[in-house]
Amino acid sequence: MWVVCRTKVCDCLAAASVTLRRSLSLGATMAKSKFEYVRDFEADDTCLPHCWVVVRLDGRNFHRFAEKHNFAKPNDSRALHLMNKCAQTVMEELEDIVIAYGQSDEYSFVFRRKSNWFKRRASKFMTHVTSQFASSYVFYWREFFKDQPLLYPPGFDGRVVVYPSNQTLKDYLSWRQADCHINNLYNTVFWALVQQSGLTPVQAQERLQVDEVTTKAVKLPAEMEGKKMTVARTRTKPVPSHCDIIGDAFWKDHLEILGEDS
Ligand code: DGT
Ligand code: MG
Ligand code: MG
Repeated sequence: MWVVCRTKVCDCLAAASVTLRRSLSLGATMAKSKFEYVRDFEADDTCLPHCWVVVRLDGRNFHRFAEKHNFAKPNDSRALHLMNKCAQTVMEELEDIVIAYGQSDEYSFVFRRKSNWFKRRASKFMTHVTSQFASSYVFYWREFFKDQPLLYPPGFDGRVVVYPSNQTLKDYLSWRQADCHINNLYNTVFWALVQQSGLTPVQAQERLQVDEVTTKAVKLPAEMEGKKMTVARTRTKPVPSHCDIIGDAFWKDHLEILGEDS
């Protein structure tokens, strides 16, 4: 019995080994087929070493998406919190991100300088961040928009920008936050004129054109600065915070984000 079994095992092994040899030789033939040259059409998109890699995503046609899903004007706190949840999820899934900054329908993710994730291929950074974010947006929708069904699948575009120094990275983040302030200021005043002062949207727009210089100099009260959020990684856990990243205080308090280890 034992011998018979043993013979059968040997037969099986011999057969498997023939199959394996065949597949290996077939694999080798395929790898060296005449079609192999098509690989040369793939562009090299390796990000420059030792630079900060930033992926910025932005909602596709969110003007329409916000209208269709009854977003509050100018700032919808459900939408804001959903965006932050998605950013946190991205940071939990993709470990090499040190900080993320978001406003309106966009979010920027900064990968650590020495990240070697997917050999620093820009397309991998961009597609992984954007697809993870988009699937999280749909996955967590109901948690934030309880009575508002998701009417169609939202999309996000993505881009990669590489910054060579801490200063250029900080200037990039400051640019996004300054953009947030300017838009938020305009939108808050615009909707106050429409909703509280009874102006039509065209009248409100005309009034703001006349007063443009004045409104740009005004600072909104803290509670109205609703649409910005930073998610920074403290040790391993991403922590959301609503704070200024243009001034030095944030960076002095979080030296680890731009530190040499990053
Ligand atoms: P795009 O990015 O070229 O595909 O086009 P949009 O429409 O996404 O344009 P974008 O990204 O410049 O502007 C974002 C839009 O999203 C803007 O029209 C206002 C809307 N949005 C974002 N957050 C909110 C919100 O909290 N409330 C409302 N009512 N709208 C919002
Ligand atoms: Mg957009
Ligand atoms: Mg946008």
